[in-house]
Amino acid sequence: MPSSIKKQIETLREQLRYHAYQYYVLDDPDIPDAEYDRLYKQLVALEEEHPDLVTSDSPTQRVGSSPLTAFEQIQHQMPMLSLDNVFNEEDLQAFDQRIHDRLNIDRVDGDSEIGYTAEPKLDGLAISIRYEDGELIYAATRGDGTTGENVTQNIRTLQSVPLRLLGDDYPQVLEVRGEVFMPKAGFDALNKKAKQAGEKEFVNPRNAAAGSLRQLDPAITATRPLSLYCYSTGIVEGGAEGNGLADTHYEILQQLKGFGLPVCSEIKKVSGVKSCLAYYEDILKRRDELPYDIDGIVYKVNDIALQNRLGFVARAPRWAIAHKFPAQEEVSRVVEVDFQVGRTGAITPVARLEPVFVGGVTVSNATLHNMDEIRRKDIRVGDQVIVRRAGDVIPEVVRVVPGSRKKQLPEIQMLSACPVCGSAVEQIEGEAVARCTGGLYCKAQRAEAIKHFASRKAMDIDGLGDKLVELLVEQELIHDVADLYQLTAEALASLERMGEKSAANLVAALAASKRPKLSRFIYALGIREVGETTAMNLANEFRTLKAIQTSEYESLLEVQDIGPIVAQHIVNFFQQPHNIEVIDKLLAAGIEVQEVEKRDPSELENSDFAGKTVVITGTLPTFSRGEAKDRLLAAGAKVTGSISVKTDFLLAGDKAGSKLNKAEKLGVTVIDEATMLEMLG
Ligand code: 5U1
Repeated sequence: MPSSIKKQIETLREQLRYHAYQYYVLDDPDIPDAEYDRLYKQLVALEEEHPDLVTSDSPTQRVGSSPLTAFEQIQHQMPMLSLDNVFNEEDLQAFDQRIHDRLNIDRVDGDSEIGYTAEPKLDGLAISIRYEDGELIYAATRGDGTTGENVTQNIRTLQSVPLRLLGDDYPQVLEVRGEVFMPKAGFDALNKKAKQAGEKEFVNPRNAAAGSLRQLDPAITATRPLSLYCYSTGIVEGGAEGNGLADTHYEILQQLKGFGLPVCSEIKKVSGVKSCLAYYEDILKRRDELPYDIDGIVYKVNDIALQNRLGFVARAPRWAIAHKFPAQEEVSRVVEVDFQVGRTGAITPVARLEPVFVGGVTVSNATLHNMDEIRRKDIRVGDQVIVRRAGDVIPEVVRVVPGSRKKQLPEIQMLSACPVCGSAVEQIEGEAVARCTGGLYCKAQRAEAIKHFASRKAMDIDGLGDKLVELLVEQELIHDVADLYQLTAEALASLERMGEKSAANLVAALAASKRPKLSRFIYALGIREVGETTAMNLANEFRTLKAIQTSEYESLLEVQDIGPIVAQHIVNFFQQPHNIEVIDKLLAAGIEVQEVEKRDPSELENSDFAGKTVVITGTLPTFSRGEAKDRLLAAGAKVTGSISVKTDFLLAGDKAGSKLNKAEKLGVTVIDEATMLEMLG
């Protein structure tokens, strides 16, 4: 066999390893996927022609073996440790103090000087992977820390795990430890597929990762979107000078990355407790934006010599600690189910819960979304349930705790009459949501409509909070949004807990809101499915309130982003006599809607943003995101919330996070505020 074939095969393998490294580890691919596929196919073809040249570390050999009947046990040569936890600053200070005490180091001015690394604590499964002479030999789960399960065949299917290390300066034996996890996007896609196929969905990314890794058939694991981040080493032998690894944890992680192993890019060096806490706060704030689930931060003493002096207690090192985030899921019990009526009459079932501390606050109400969801999750009053509160998202009941229902409980039924006004409840076929048919006769809908009218992105009436609106409606001081402008300081001051000053301030705020932009006014009216963007498009297209009010279905369809359903909602809204009455009352009360100046159509055509899709992320230096959005919409752009191949520009400010990464990956043009202003002219 010509040695040139062997050489060609080896070159292809090296190219594929390099490109996989650029893609999976550095997140910086330098060839298109199609080119990678072409190289891969070329290698497959050559290996098929020359089966004797196939080696187990070839990129084509990820799914090699047939299904197992059981996992073998593997004894860890060096135990896999776990971590002690802290939940607050006080306990973190105590951890840091213990380190000072053990190392005989004084705190300077009561503050810590210890150098730590701070890293996200991924919510997955711990794994140990052994390389010998750069080749992946085996991978084992943590198990009880001493003995784990041999999951080599499954770990080999993870594209981010190198079958052969890069370069040639790695130690002869290198065990790396890390976390196998399922990124959120992969988890969502996997569950979507399971749902479509009528299969059982995974409860969360952690369970999905565990279930995927513990498959006896590696071909199944290969279809699951699993990733790995390495966070430490186990046994290390041979290599240049000592074991060839650096003398700080941070640098060792950089070395691992250099060997082709994936390491989380959020890992930072910090000094002392204060910077640990600043890191914790920063990541906690960005937790929901990160592409993977995390449940806290791990701090590790950075200096390996100090780590060695500190040693271990039981199964946990003295030199590391996990600072846990408030749990996002907790167990509670459904005490009752109530039904809330929204602005558009939508009736939402809400679970009243035994109070539970979750996501950093005490939660006693959680949405059940709609009856379909209740049936799907089979939730009943009396059930023990998992409650989830992630970030600022409304708490929800995720599922019933399996096996917790000890006796038969009746199914929850939708009401036949609105709980607020008694009007009939209707459920249109094909819609998940049931609605009160009372319209503005219904006090709940009225209150919600008024809250929306007063909200920041609508008329922005300062001092008119939700509770006050409910009180005003309840006491029948107002019946519709126009009545707001008839309120006097005296009438307001007579309300419970309303001082004279607040009353006067509210009257002033109402007066100040009397010259709204057309788009804000349209948005404030609360027409179904007319959000800020649609309102802005309507304003730009029709320019006057009268023109929008009298617009016809067909001409509405011509407006950007308006389809048949929204067009019909708009027509219906302006056909209701009571809506026209309220608008007339508002105008009579002195509301002066600012019309949109007539623009030269070529002006929009010439705009760099006309017809372009823009996403905004991060904190901009001078504009709020809302202001930037208004400007972009006015220039003819469409502003959306998530990055896709259809996005033309990402307007990125400080702390741009995952959207910036995604934009860069998809080749979306990233601009800053200054560039936006330049482009707006
Ligand atoms: N990021 C990170 N997660 N994690 C988990 N580092 C880390 N270190 C761990 C564990 C169990 O253990 C160390 C003691 C190596």
